[in-house]
Amino acid sequence: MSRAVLSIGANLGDRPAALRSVLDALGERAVAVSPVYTTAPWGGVDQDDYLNAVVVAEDPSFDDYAWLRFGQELEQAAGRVRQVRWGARTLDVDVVQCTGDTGAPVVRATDPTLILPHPQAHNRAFVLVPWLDVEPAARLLVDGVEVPIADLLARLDPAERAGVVRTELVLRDESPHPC
Ligand code: PH2
Ligand code: MG
Ligand code: MG
Repeated sequence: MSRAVLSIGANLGDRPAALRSVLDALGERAVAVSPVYTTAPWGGVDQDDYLNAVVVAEDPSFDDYAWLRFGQELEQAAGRVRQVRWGARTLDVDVVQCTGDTGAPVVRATDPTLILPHPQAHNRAFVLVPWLDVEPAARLLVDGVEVPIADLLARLDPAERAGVVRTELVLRDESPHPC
C-alpha cells in the first residue's frame, strides 16, 4: 500500500505554517502539491475561512492506517483540540483516498475511525478543486462507482465552488534545482 490523497486544512493560528508542517514531514514522499485556496467553512458551523490544499503522497511502507496516524500526529503537533464536529481547527489532515499496489482504491466501510474513501469528499469543493489541479484525471469511488472528480465538481452547487478561491501562497518551492 503506498499512495494517499490527503486534504489538508487550517482555520486557526498560523494557517500557512500549519499546512507547511505537513510538507516538511512528508519530504520527498509528497509527489504532488496543489495550490492553496481560501475556502468558506463547510458544514454549517460559524467559523473563519480555511486555507485548504491537497497533497498526493507515496510511501511503500505505509498502509491506510499509517496515513491516518501520520495525519493525527501532525494535528497534535499543531496543537489541535477536538471540540466541535466540523468546527475550527489549527490543522486537519484527512485521508481522502488511498490506493494499494493494485492501483485499486482501499475501501473501509465499518471502522468509524477510518472510512475510505472519505465519505464527504465528493460533496466538498475545497477537496475537489485542489485535487483536480494536481490530478485532472482522478476518479473517486462514490457509492461503489468510480466517478471522475471533474464530474463530481460539476455536480456541486456553484455557490459551493465560488467559496473556493485560489491564493498565491506556495507550500513547497517547485522551481528546478540548480545543477
Ligand atoms: N474541514 C472540516 C469542516 N469544514 N470547511 C472548509 N472550508 N475546509 C475544511 O478543511 C473543513 C471545513 C472538517 O473536516
Ligand atoms: Mg476534515
Ligand atoms: Mg479530519
